[in-house]
Amino acid sequence: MAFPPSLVSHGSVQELAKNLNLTVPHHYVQEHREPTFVPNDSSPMQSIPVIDMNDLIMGGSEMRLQMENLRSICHEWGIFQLVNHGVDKSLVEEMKKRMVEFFKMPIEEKLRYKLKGGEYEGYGQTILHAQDQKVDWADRFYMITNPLHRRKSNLLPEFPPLLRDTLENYLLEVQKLGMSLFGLIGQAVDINKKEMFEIFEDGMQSVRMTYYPPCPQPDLVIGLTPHSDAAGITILLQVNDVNGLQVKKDGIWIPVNFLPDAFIVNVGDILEILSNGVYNSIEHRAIVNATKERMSLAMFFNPKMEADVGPSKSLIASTRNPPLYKTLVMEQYLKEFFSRKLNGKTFLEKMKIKDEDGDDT
Ligand SMILES: O=C(O)CCC(=O)C(=O)O
Repeated sequence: MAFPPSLVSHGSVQELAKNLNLTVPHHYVQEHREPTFVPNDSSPMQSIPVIDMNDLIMGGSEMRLQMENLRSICHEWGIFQLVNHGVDKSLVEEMKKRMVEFFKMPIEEKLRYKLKGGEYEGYGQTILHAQDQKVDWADRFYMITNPLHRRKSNLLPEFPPLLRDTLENYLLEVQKLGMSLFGLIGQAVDINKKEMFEIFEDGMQSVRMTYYPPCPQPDLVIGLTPHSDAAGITILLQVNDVNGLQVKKDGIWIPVNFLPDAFIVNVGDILEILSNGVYNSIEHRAIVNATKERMSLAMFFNPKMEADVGPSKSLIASTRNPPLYKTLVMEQYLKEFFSRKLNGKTFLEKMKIKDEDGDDT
């Protein structure tokens, strides 16, 4: 995929953070970081909802209630913890172990997969779109994993064999889960199941492995810039039991305490568009820790490259509501998304249809 050129990045934060007397360099310092919510007696801390996959797939008379619950969670929160998700625990544990090993490899080894200027796949840091852009306190490895012919031959196929094989198995299992979730999430908002599958079956999928080193001044930096995902859904695994993910709910940043063995599932912009605004993609960010490293593995599920990204045709036909978002072919949608720096939900705003006064329709 040809993307606009990006600027040269600043190297590895993991290497930088090895210096124990470090003063955080200015290009990591975020002057305008919004504060994390501090609970008090009148405003206790909220936690993101939990969904049990067994409840969603059991069928029967309870099914309607479960669908209503799923719909209201995807509308109000756009994120949930998924327990009893069915992905084999030993595979998940193996995946975590291999990912920890990956980031422990010497920098020279990791640089074999280095992100090159103008590309978005590989190992590196925040993709820069301007010389003075702030850089996240994290090293990342991002790559497209599906369709298979889109895989870059120098990335996954060249991984250390144990990591490669485990990741392949993990992707297959999480893919099955992702497709089941699309069926259910579509059903909950009355999108025709066939339409949902035509869009997402064998769709564009990608993964991001992120390593957040400890930072001597954690309040000065950000691990992951606030953004909503361009995806349909994201299935996120916290790899080493150190929390750091935060979500913006009603204008405030609340921390997510991962439940053991849960995945975090979040609604991305494409699902917001497809549901014609019934679902909400959640803005999220990651903060870092003064003493502990943190790692996460995100798997992004998108439509096929040739699919239309726009309000669902079956939903528009059944509700007769006007479409609130434009329609773009997925390939074009991604090009436009990646050509901008991450910035809250600004790209989704661009997809909204405006009236003559420039207001949302
Ligand atoms: O590290 C996390 O918890 C969040 C990761 C994430 O949202 C991403 O990679 O897009």
